[in-house]
Amino acid sequence: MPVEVERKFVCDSHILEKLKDIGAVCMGQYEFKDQYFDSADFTLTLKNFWLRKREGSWELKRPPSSHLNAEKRAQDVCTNYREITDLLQIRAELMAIVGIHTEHTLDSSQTEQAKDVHAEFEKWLQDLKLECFAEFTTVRCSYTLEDEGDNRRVRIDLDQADFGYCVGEIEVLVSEGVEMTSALHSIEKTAQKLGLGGEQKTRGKMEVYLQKFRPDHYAELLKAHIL
Ligand code: V4E
Repeated sequence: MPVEVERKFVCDSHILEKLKDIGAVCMGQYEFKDQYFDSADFTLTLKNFWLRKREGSWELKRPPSSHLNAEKRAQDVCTNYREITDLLQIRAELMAIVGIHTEHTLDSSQTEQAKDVHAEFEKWLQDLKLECFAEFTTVRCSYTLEDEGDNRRVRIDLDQADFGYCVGEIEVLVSEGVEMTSALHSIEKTAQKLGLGGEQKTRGKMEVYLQKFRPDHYAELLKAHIL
């Protein structure tokens, strides 16, 4: 299961020049729409679970270990989340989090057809009464940088969200439980090369979106130390 380790940063007007100077290679620009889902009482996000549909594909981001640790990490400059894209796995995670203990299997006659599994998953979500609480479009410029010392690629994304917020991300994908220290090292080295200060956590798109459009939800997440 891949774990995304990332650090967000504020993009200043010299960021493109800096990326060129450190040898980052532009992989292109693309646009995507994200929709995030939760129950009316924020069951998922208050546990730091983020269920997203991006251009038709579902993903659940969840903290790698206990909720206690996740709360602590939410205050750190770097964050790490498990990324789950398998629909059956997402469903199992959601069942555990909302406390459904009954066995509900997908109709086996439909499992052969990926699109039917997809449709049934979405129907199952509707039954769970999960609603879209955030929807926005991002224009992303992606860069890649070779970290020869740690023998891996670091990805740098520059995001411009349609509600007027720009943020950069330095990101490394690792396997759960291993490589975490070296991933943090690669991110730290890249941040230093880009001349970023080490101390302050930068707000993500979601934090800014919720504060602007969903102040009640935002307040609950702040109170629970999720944001
Ligand atoms: C994990 C999370 C959220 C889901 C969105 O995650 P994020 O990486 O910010 O979005 P994006 O568009 O860059 O996704 P990608 O393309 O990398 O898959 S929304 C809030 N969180 C929690 C969170 C947090 N507490 N603190 C920080 C700095 N980031 C995220």
